[in-house]
Amino acid sequence: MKAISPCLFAILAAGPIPGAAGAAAGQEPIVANPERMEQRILALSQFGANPEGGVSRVAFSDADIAGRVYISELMRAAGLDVRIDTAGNLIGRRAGRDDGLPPILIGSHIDSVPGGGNYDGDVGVIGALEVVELLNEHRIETRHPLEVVSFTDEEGGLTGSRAMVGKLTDEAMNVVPHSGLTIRDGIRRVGGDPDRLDEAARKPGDLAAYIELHIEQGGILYEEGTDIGVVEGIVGIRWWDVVVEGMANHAGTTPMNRRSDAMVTAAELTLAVNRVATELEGRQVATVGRIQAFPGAPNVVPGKVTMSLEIRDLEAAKMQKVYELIVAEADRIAAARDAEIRFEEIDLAAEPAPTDERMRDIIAAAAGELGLSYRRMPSGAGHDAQDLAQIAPIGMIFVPSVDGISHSPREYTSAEDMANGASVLLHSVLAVDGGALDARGSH
Ligand code: HGY
Ligand code: MN
Ligand code: MN
Repeated sequence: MKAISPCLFAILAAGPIPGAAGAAAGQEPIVANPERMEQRILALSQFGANPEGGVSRVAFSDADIAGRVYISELMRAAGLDVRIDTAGNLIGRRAGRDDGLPPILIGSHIDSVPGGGNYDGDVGVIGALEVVELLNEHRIETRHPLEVVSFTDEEGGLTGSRAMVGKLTDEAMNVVPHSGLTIRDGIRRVGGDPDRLDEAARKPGDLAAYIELHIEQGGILYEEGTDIGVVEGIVGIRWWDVVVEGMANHAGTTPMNRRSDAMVTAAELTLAVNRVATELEGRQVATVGRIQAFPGAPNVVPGKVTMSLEIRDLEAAKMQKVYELIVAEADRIAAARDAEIRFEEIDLAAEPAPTDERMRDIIAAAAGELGLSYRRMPSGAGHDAQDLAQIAPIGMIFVPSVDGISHSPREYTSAEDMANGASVLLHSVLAVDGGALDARGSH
């Protein structure tokens, strides 16, 4: 933290913030408690701890359920009214002075990828709880109700946020994410009800805003020494199951020139995916992250391979172009290798989503007034916020990831950086509560 301006509230809210009287001009702004946040992150990291120091807390697992219990206890201890919606989202509500107003939603997720770290998503949930603790400690009553959310199964395809915008389809619920359960069974396992999913859906106007604090997961802030990222937009994500069919045969008796080895075809396709995404101008990315050969024995030429394909970009048209170029490469490779390659898109695509421009200004102003350095930037990672953008103004606050490492046990963000992010989140919430979105013109 650098110099602190005393006039944060007046500037942010374009007028006095109802309920924030305790922080009137002349007093230092309220800031988050780094020790409390770090202690909670460490406590959460015990659920699903892996030997490498991170967590494997995939959604719907026992570890996920234990982590959710821990978060719900923190919510209750902070005086929140806790419930699980029918999509399994864990929600804690703090009443506002005018309970007829739509709530301001803050939070993120606590599920992880297999072999994940202790900060992705977790910082947003612990940061949202920190906002509640600070409001309680300073006896600040907001005008709007405030809801803290820990979304269901973010890493398996933005499941909880997709349901919250009413777009989680029946077909998508049959997908089996990292846990090995279908999303449908997983939702049931964490206390939701997939048969009444519509009750979890909210409409445009139901939320005043959604603001998510998250680690950057890339190295820009860390390398520059910048405290805060003001997210301008979140990439779209599309996933496919790719099936490569060759011909299984004896690995000892089939001469090299008489094989249709599905693994070799898949390897060539993997290289082509990488080449297509690299050679096009722009920041698009494409990844084969999972591959399996069948029947999967050392002495059998693989007859079939299944693999994943993921494509991301800030523009939907660019993602489509990358896909079409990859399919053209696949057709060429399949013909040359006497194989067949099929692409089956998974019904879990996430749209690219710009953040709300007014929210960017609000977050930047909060960071500036707290004496924190900031920069505007895109997000290459997917977030629940991109679904929420369909029904509410969204904002995202990034804090630095050491060495830009994420989806790894080596993921790390310092206590001070987490607290900086939570402080910016608090003051962004207060600004929205004070009417800053209205003051800044329409969406
Ligand atoms: O995969 C993602 O981008 C995110 O971390 N869920
Ligand atoms: Mn992630
Ligand atoms: Mn995340």
